[in-house]
Amino acid sequence: MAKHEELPVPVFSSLEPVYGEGSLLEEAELRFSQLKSKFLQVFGHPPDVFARSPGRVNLIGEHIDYEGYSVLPMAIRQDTIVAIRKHKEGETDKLLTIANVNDKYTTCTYPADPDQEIDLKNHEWGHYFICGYKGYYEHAKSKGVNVGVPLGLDVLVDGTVPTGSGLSSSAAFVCSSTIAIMAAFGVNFPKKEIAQVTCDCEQHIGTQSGGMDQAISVMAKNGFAELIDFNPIRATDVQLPAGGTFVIAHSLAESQKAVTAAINYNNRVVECRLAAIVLGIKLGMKPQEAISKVKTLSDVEGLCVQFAGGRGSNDPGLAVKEFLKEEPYTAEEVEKITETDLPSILCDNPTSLDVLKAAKHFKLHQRAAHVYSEAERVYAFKDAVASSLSEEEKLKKLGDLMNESHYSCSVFYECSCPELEEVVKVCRDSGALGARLTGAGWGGCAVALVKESIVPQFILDLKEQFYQSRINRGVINKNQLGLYVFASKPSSGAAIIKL
Ligand code: NG1
Ligand code: MG
Repeated sequence: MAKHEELPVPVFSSLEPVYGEGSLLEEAELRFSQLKSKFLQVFGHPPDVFARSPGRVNLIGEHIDYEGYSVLPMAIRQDTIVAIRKHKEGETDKLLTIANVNDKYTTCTYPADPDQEIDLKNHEWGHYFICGYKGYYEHAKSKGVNVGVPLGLDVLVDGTVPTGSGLSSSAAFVCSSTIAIMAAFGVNFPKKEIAQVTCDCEQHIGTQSGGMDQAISVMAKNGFAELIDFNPIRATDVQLPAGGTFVIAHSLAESQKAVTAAINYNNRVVECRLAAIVLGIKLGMKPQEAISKVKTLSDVEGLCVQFAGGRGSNDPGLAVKEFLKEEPYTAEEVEKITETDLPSILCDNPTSLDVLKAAKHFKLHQRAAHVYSEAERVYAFKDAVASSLSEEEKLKKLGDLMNESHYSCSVFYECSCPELEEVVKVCRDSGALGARLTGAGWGGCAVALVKESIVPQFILDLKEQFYQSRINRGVINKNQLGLYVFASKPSSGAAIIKL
């Protein structure tokens, strides 16, 4: 049997295989029928096909996907649905018209040109669709698909993944867009290829992101979390212990990753790259060799482990302690070690140069310490799930690992914020076995592991201790609470739907 990731995106002619039965299905039926009528109303034609792709919650393994390390997310039920119609040859209007069911997002139009550049200085929500559009063409051409002349596309989007919340609304949108375009053009590819294409093409938005979000959105399986490996992308089912539930709680601080990339997300990618190069040099590589060969901390893990071996250990973190000082590095200090100026080292990506302009210094020790220890925790999490420990002991171990992950994100990676710290603390005080920020951080959601039996009380406690004061202050409306705090089961991945 072909491996799950070798299979193409499934095509369904009804909604049950995607949404199961019950209230979720009823909700989905309503959404799809409203989407269809709105499409007809806006464009004067029905859509050809729909694609949906879910958001995700990362259980453990934060800010390590772009360093080449495995992560462990699960898909959530919230998703993005893209309804699409390809213009017929002869229709004169060669435009991509991207509308949204939510009036907050005004309609965007772009030329039907796969080579267009995205204007990074003026962020627009429609840019995520263009990422998928460019990704589709790049991949289709590389696979020898005859893509023909570009045609106009009518597109209507309906997303339920809260934005700026660390639940990957962006990847849900990029993946559903890419898959909808594929379906409109009548092609399909193996899921692992789509995961790679969507990971690469989302970078057109200006973040040097890893591939976790797209991989889980495309490859998720109902009922399982997935261990995602990179280079090449692969997904392994992880059956979570019964008796534990993951509760997602929004900190109500919005993280605008695409806008703050130069000081937050891309800054960390650059710091990791510099940390890896410096480690490579300290461990014996010639500066020029390190600069050209070393891109990520996983590239020098072997050297670090070899060093640790001399001290009877296999922990790459020992090399970090030995060779990277705790005080932040200035640009000049790194340039002295690498014998090269930083813009030349980082010239392969213009967004890295934006990082250099904004950065005062580089915390190489802290970032590398986080990455190596977080990578270990992912395997410890997976091993605990598969171990012969009792359910009770397993849940405790997973909770501990989540708490350690949060500490490392907060103290070493500095991607938390006061609101996230508060919601994580409230989760723990309300009986969570473990709680941590999830996704990129700097706002967005926390995820807590909670015993199934106490979930309703846990959510009530959170409401009282975290959300009530914010409802009183008008930050959120009390009827919307369910959007900000909810229990989540692992749901299914991307699908093409022809109704
Ligand atoms: P968010 O901000 O939650 O979409 C981002 C990256 C991931 C990963 C996490 C941190 C994108 C699309 N996703 O997730 O690849 O690096 O941060 O673990 O940028
Ligand atoms: Mg995102």
